[in-house]
Amino acid sequence: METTPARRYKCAVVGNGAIGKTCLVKAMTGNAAANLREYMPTGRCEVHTTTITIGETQSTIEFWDTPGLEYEHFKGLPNYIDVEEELAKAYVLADVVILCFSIADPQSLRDVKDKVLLLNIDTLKLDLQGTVQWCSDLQRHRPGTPIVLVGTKMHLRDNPRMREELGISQVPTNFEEGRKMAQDVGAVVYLECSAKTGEGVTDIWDAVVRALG
Ligand SMILES: Nc1nc2c(ncn2[C@@H]2O[C@H](COP(=O)(O)OP(=O)(O)OP(=O)(O)O)[C@@H](O)[C@H]2O)c(=O)[nH]1
Ligand SMILES: [Mg+2]
Repeated sequence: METTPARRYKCAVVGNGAIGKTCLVKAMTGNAAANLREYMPTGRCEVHTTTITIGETQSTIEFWDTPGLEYEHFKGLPNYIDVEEELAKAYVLADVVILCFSIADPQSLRDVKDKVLLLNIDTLKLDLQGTVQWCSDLQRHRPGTPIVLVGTKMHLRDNPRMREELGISQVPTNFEEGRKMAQDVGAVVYLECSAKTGEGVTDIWDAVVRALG
């Protein structure tokens, strides 16, 4: 019987800061205990590698966990990180993108469109030294990278303390708003999860496998 050779896939995980990207990646790669730690913003892209079964073939998948915080105001300081450049590294040659927002942070849903804009500008290319160059033709090479839109921290939706923190002018994102955003940005699916309880994490795996298959 003919067997398909194993492949190496790349999955970029992007979205605003502090919305739970790193916790989700850790939950997906079997390191859920790490979710109990204090918040530590991700600096540069972190790559977590694990195996994935597509059909009958076991392949490798790299999750590119990106920084979400805007470091604009640190420009010029030694630890300055150009977030757009880090995102560009993650996007380049991504086979699938997990685009996250937090259900408990309505602004992070609004910002989803900016991240998609950056993905779709598709003007990113790494030169031989690995630094990012902006060029105009990546879209032609990698059109339509599938996006899985994920609302994180779903268990906080009905949490009274969180609702208090949001104040009266804001409410947590509901399922329909997430689904509508998925439609607006051309995502293949909208899913919700909680890295804390583990709810929904398997469905994200399944969606990633379907997007790659
Ligand atoms: N209650 C709750 N907290 C969560 C959940 N997922 C993540 N957190 C918390 O949210 C904070 C931010 O989580 P991270 O995964 O580090 O967020 P991030 O999006 O990777 O942030 P950056 O690296 O700065 O972009 C941490 O304190 C986590 O413990 C969740 O499902 N529920
Ligand atoms: Mg992080």
